[in-house]
Amino acid sequence: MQETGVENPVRFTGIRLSKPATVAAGIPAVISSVKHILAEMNAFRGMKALLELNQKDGFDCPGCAWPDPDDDRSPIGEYCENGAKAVAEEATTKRLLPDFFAANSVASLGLLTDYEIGKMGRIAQPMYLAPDATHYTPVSWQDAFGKIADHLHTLSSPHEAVFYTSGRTSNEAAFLYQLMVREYGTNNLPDCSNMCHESSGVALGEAVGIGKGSVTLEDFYEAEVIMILGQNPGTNHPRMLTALQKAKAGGATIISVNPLPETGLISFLNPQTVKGMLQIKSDLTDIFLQVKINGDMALLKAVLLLLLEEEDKHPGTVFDQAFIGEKTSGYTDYIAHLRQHDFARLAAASGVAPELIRKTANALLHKKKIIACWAMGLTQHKNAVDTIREIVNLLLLKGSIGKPGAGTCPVRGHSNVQGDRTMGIYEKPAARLLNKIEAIYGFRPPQEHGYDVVAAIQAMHRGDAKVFIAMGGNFLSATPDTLFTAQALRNCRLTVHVSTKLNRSHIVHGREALILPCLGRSDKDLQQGVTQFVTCENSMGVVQMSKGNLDPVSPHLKSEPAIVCELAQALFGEQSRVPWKTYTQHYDLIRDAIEKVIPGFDQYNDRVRHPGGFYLPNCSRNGQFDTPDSKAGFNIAPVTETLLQPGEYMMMTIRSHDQFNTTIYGLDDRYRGVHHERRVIFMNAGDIATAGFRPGDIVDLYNYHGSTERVAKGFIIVSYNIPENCTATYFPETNVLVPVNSVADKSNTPTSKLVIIRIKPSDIKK
Ligand SMILES: Nc1nc2c(c(=O)[nH]1)N[C@H]1C(S)=C(S)[C@@H](COP(=O)(O)OP(=O)(O)OC[C@H]3O[C@@H](n4cnc5c(=O)[nH]c(N)nc54)[C@H](O)[C@@H]3O)O[C@H]1N2
Ligand SMILES: Nc1nc2c(c(=O)[nH]1)N[C@H]1C(S)=C(S)[C@@H](COP(=O)(O)OP(=O)(O)OC[C@H]3O[C@@H](n4cnc5c(=O)[nH]c(N)nc54)[C@H](O)[C@@H]3O)O[C@H]1N2
Ligand code: SF4
Ligand SMILES: [Mo]
Repeated sequence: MQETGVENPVRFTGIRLSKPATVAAGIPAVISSVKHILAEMNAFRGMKALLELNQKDGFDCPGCAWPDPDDDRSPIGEYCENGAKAVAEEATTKRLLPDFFAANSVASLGLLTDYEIGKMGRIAQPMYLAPDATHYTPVSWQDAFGKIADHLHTLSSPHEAVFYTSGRTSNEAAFLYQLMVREYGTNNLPDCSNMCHESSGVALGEAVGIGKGSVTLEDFYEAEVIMILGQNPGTNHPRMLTALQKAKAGGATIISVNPLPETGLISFLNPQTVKGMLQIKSDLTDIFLQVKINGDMALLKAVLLLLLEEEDKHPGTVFDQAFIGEKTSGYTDYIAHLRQHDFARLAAASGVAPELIRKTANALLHKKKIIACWAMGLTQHKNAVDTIREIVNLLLLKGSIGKPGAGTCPVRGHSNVQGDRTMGIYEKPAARLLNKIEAIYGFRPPQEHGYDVVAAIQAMHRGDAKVFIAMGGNFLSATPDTLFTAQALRNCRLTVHVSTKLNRSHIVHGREALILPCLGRSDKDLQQGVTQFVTCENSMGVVQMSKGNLDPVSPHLKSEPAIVCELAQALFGEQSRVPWKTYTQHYDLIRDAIEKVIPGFDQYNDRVRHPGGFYLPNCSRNGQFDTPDSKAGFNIAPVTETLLQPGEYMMMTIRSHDQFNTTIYGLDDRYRGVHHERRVIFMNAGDIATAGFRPGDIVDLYNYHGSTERVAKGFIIVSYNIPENCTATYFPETNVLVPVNSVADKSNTPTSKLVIIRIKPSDIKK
């Protein structure tokens, strides 16, 4: 058995429990926002940042990918508590100067928690870790680029290098980055999407011909029913609650499907309205379906079976037969498949009471404007692609795609994760993109597919990939199987991170390592004396400009586009066919290049200057399906039940209210009533008693996938409203338990929402 050390230290911080909150946001959210901002900067800088956040001429929130309203935006606050926390984290005036790295060895930094590491401040200049060195030392930008170029030149094939991207990277930086990587000669472009909405992209691509959602914010206000599956918007997309509140005021019924009664889904106090400030809450969810972990497929089929019964009784009144006939394929086979199921068995497999499933079917029966939203609770399962296709089956039967008030809404995570894909950050690029690059730049990009995240980890572990470069993110902590991944990174000759803040991926490194500090969203970006802006695409396909307004904390920071251009010049010298030097002169020139290569960006520079930006084309939004037969396809897939041995539980790894992925803003999960502690496991009260434990006991968690023993030590049991045999813990602390070789079919996404664990008493004391 291996135990973690610097990869994931075990330390308790002093748990306090309270009752889970019954309403989200409200005044506690405002207080929390102000507290986080003032802990990191003075009030003047804080106000300056918040006043520009999500404004049409300001900067795009570095938090999630939820869209901004197209129309009027509140001049004083178009953001949420988590947007404010994201800004506080990034715009902090604390910084890490060389004396910090001289005083702290890499090994000693590894003993800190993620929370402590994040609170250290912004990285202020490029840092280098020499082979066998114990401390990072300052390095010039020129030397840093030289070292990377030298390593890349000595590889025997470009496929021995991996180029990761996290979803905060702007369109401009992402476009240049993929171009550099392809000019170098590989498609090894894994990104955080591989762990996130990849299953949605695959499912939607197969079913409707485009891997993006179809709805706009306006559709929310017209919808009759909004289903929210496997998503916790109160914490992770807080301004979605405002949209839901408005939808509800317009008469929409809201159905939530989740193993947990998440606070924000249940009710909401909008801090940006007078009513909210007066403590007048909105109840949001009308029907709460508390599924078992991965019970969604059975639940959807049970609902559809009831709808089919009604359609049989009154043909043409429940399903949209005109739409089905004209726009879809596979209906007859799908209906025959559905008929083979038994309602009672499906209900039992879902974990939801039959009466509630009937209530849900009734709510959908005569409705045609249905929106389905989903996130990680669906995408990170073995059968994720099939479950998402089952949602599409439902929408197709109801004719609920490609019309106002209806459609698909995979709610994206990182603020520009969708844009990065649009720009070509993808290990399986379409021939169309590669041909276009060849036509415009005159070099032939590599045609073979590259590594995604899981394949990249395995390649580095085997020694087949030797150089790892990351444009943002925290690869070690975000990926599965922390100890396996740590070994993979340690096997590399060189690991490089373009980062704003210090994280554990700088501490668990290759033989040599570099940290390249970059500007963040909120920072002013000057190139040759001219202020630049970048652009991002939100979850609904709107491309907008983002212009930071704060003075960078150090003169040594470079923008991500500048870093890519300078690295490319060091790498290719005069031989390049790409005008790398020109692109840093003005970002309009990068956007002109994007316009030539990527469809949908006509008159990019003009249109993006229009307040609020522009929508990218989306065939499924207009009821056109870009599939081989131009039809939206039904999908036939089985219900798969997880068989647990006695003493085994399903564990989902989720986010607390005080983190953004691996960035830990604070130690409180206010809505779930857990304060000042992250090392907890949420368990059903009956399960705790049956296992002979008590709430507050300290336990160790084990996973045995593929006959490897994985352990996460030291978790405090919290009794919680969660279905039997289901447990929840926070990521990244339990990523040590997520097996690298347990992935979703077709999308290869780690199955972070269903890890089979055993729970044993721990010898660790509080
Ligand atoms: N504040 C904040 N905002 C964020 C992030 C953050 O970390 N912090 N992360 C960003 C990113 S990158 C992403 S991808 C999104 C993530 O946003 P979410 O997907 O909302 O994030 P998770 O915490 O992973 O929550 C998943 C939800 O699914 C539920 N769930 C788990 N398993 C199942 C299941 O089998 N079935 C169903 N129906 N539900 C299930 C969980 O109870 C939980 O409510 O948020 C983005 N926004
Ligand atoms: N067990 C489990 N694992 C998961 C998940 C889960 O639900 N459960 N969720 C998965 C999901 S959905 C995702 S998206 C991934 C996230 O994976 P990543 O995107 O790799 O991780 P983050 O924690 O978002 O990355 C944070 C780091 O990004 C850097 N950073 C922040 N802003 C910028 C910037 O503007 N530019 C640059 N260059 N760097 C910046 C900072 O150094 C910060 O430390 O994790 C996945 N891992
Ligand atoms: S909902 Fe997301 S994008 Fe909007 S302010 Fe909050 S964190 Fe930022
Ligand atoms: Mo994500």
